[in-house]
Amino acid sequence: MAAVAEPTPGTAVSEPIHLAELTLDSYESLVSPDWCPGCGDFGVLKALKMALLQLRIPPHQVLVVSGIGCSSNLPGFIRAYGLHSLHGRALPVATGAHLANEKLHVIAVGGDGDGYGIGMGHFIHTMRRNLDLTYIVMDNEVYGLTTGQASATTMLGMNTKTTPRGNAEPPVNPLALAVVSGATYVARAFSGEPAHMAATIAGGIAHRGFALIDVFSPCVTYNKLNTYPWFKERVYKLEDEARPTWGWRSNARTNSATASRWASFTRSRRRSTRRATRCFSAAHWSTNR
Ligand SMILES: Cc1ncc(C[n+]2csc(CCOP(=O)(O)OP(=O)(O)O)c2C)c(N)n1
Ligand code: SF4
Ligand SMILES: [Mg+2]
Repeated sequence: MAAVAEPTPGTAVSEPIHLAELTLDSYESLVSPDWCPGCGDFGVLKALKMALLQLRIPPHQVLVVSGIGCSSNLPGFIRAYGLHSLHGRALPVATGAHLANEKLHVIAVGGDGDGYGIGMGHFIHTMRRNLDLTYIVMDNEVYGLTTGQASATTMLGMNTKTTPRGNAEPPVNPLALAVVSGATYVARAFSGEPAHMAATIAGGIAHRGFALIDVFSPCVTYNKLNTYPWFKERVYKLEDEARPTWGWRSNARTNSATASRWASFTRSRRRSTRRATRCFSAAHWSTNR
């Protein structure tokens, strides 16, 4: 019997069609996103669909799990199995789903507040287990849904509703944290580059182990500092760097330092010593964070 995928939008996710008929429309939800026009999360949604198509993964083999936030509404906007859980709890729910059905591609999604604030404990513990999960964080450096409060990745000195005299706390560095916590695919992408992001997400889904893809996904309504032009001036692709991104080695400390500077980074799962064997694709933010 031929391999099967999913048919047109609106049909039940469990109703399969031939894989050869799989297109971007196969992942089209009946529900249109209600994000603000220009929100970076549109780019992430598109890139995720492109990645699934690239990998020829049909909707009925995908579960998208989220927490709470504007970004966490994403499972409703893609045709796949979905679960909108509690604030900060996407990863434990994703872990349970993965353990219950290892054949499912489990993709956790959410925001910086969800994953690096209230969900920080789950973030670290999930990474140290290095389960085969993909985690896409739409990092807009504020709490978007609750109207613009400072988050764990808000820049030092930034004025927000909760930091009217400037944020006094330095931001967490999710990439460095992921490297030292045991994630084996650590990458960064930018909503302004959906094709590049799609390839980065596809790499994470194909990777066997925990994959973090932190995406600079501008909140056009509540973050007037970290805008598309602001990022465009600062990001670059690792592939374009003069320094070779393949075949170099270092220890965890060096990897961590590199993650502070470089945005995308993959460690070989086979190396328990956490040696870096491969760095690839993604954008880099050159400011101090
Ligand atoms: C336990 C709990 N605390 C607080 C909230 C309120 N709340 C909902 S979303 C959110 C932050 C969302 O920020 P982020 O995860 O960055 O998502 P964004 O909206 O920026 O995409 C908060 C504090 C909640 N729903 N549940
Ligand atoms: S408030 Fe910000 S994060 Fe939320 S939908 Fe609007 S632009 Fe996107
Ligand atoms: Mg946010």
